[in-house]
Amino acid sequence: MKATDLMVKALENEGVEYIFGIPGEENLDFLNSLVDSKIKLILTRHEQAAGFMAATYGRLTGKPGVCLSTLGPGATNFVTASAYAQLGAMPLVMLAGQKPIRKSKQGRFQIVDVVGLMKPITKYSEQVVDAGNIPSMVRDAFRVAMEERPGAVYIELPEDIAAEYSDAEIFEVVDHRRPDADEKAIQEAIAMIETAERPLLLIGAGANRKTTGEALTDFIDKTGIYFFNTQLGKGVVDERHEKFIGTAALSDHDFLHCAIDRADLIINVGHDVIEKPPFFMEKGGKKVIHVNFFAAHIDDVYFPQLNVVGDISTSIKRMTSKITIDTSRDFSYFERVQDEVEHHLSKYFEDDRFPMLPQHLVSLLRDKLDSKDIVTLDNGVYKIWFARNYKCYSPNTLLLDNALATMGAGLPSAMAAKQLYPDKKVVSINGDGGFMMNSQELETAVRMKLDLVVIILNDSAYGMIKWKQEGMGFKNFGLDYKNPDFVKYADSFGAFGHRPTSAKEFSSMLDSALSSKGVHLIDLPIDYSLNHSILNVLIKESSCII
Ligand SMILES: Cc1ncc(C[n+]2csc(CCOP(=O)(O)OP(=O)(O)O)c2C)c(N)n1
Ligand SMILES: [Mg+2]
Repeated sequence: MKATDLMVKALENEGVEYIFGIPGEENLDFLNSLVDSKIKLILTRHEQAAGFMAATYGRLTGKPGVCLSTLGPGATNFVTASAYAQLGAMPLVMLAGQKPIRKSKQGRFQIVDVVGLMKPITKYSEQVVDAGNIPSMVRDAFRVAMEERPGAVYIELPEDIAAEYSDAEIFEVVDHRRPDADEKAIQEAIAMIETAERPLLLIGAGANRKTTGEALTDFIDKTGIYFFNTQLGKGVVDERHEKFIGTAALSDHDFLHCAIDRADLIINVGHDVIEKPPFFMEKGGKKVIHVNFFAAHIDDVYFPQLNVVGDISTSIKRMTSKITIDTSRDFSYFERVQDEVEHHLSKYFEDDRFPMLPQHLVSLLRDKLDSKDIVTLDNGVYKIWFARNYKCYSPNTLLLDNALATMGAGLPSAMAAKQLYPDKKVVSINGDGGFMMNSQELETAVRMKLDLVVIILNDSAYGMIKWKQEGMGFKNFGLDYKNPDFVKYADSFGAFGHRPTSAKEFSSMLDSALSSKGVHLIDLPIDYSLNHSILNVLIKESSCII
C-alpha cells in the first residue's frame, strides 16, 4: 500500500472524522489518498486557525483533533496552536509535510527543523523515515496525545517517504483503564477533610476533561462543603448549585478570596499550575489536597500537602462513600461570602447604558442561552467579566483559554464547537484585537455553512493591556488603533453584519441572529470605563466580612 494510503487508513482506524488545515505541494500524495476516505477535509485560511479548531475538537471530545500543513511556513504556523493544546491539555495531532530526506531536491529551500522546533511544545515530535513505521507511529502518537495529561503531538511525513509503498499493517486501538488512587491516599484525604473546620472544594481544569461533574455534585450534596472553580473548571458542577461561591478569575483580592482566606483546607480537584493561580499558597497557611490524574507540579505558590493521584471521578466517589459528615461545622461565613459575591457580580446586570457594559452583555447572554449552549471567548479583558459573572450550567459551555491565553483562538474554537454540536447555539465573543488575528476564518465559517453568532467588543484598543497599564499607574500610551468597518467586512465574506445603537437594539439583534441561519457578526461598542474602578480598585478596597 502507498504510504499516504496507509497513513489515511491509520487515521481512520483512530476514528478521525475531520482534518483541519492547508495542504502544500509536499502533502499532495496525502491529499490524493484522502479523496476516497470518509475523513472530511476542512480547509482553513490560516494553519493557526486549523490548529485551534483541531485542538478544540480534542478538548470537547477527548479524542485528538487532527490538523494538516505543509512543511516550513505552514508547519511553523502551527506553533501557537500546539502551545495552546499543550498547555490547555487538549489532545491534538499535527501532521505536516517535509522535503524528501533521502535526496536533496531544492537545497535548503523552505527546510526548517520543525521536529526540533516542536519538541518543547509537544509531547511527541517525530519524522517518519520509513513508510513501514506509519501504523505504529500513528497509534503511538494518538495514545500519547490522549493520555493524561493530554496534549499536542507532531508527525512529519517527508515527500519521498509519502510516495513509498509498504505492506505494514494497522494496529488495533487498545484502550486502557486509568489507574485508581491508592487506598492510603484516599483515607488520608478523608481524614484531612473530616478534621478540617472550614474546608472548601476547588474545581479546576482537569475536572472538566472527564465526566466528573456527577461525582463532585454527589460529594458536595453529601458533605455540604462549599465550592468554587477556576476558569477552566467552570460548569463541571452547575453554578446554580446552592453551595457555589464563585469563579476565581483573579488570583487574589476578589470577593470570593474572603472565603478562600478563611478556609483551613482546600480540596483542589483537577487544578494544574498552567492556569492563572486561583489563590496563592503560603508557608504555614491553609492545607491543600491535590486530587488529579497526576501529582502536583510544585511551584512557589502551589505545594499541596497531599496528592491523591488517579482517576478523578473514582477518587471523589470513593471519598464520598466513606466520609462521615460533621453537621456541627459552621459554614455560615461561606454563605455570607456567597451572598456578597452574588450582590457584587450582579450589580450592573440591568444597566443598559450604551456603549454596553460587559456586565450587561453577560447577563443578556445568560438569559438568552440554554444550559447546553456554548459561549466561546478570545482573550481580552472581557474574559475576566465572563469568568466571574457568567454562570455555567453544564461543563464546557464557556470555552475560554486560561492556559496559553492566546489571542486569535476565539473564532476558530467557536467554529469547531458548532461543527461538533450543530443543535447547540454557539456565540463567539471577541475583542476587536483578537478577532482581527484570525478574522479571515469568517470565510471558512461561511463555507462550512455554520450558524454562528460572532460578537466583536469594539473599544478600538487592546483593552486588556490598557486596563493593566492604568492599574500600574502608567500613562495611556501605545494601545489604541482604528478598526475596519466590521459590518461591511462581514458582508464581504457572505456573513451578515450588524451594528446596534442601543442596548435594546442589540438585544433584539441578538435574538434574531440566534434564531437565523448563517454567520452573524455584531459590532458591539463596549464600555470598559468601570474595569479599573471595579477590578483594580473596588475589589481590593472592600474588606472581608468579619
Ligand atoms: C497572541 C497574543 N498576543 C498578545 C497577547 C497579550 N494580550 C492579551 S489581551 C490583549 C489585548 C486584547 O485586545 P482585544 O482583543 O481588543 O480585547 P479587549 O481587551 O480590548 O476587549 C493582548 C495584546 C496575547 N494574549 N496573545
Ligand atoms: Mg479591544
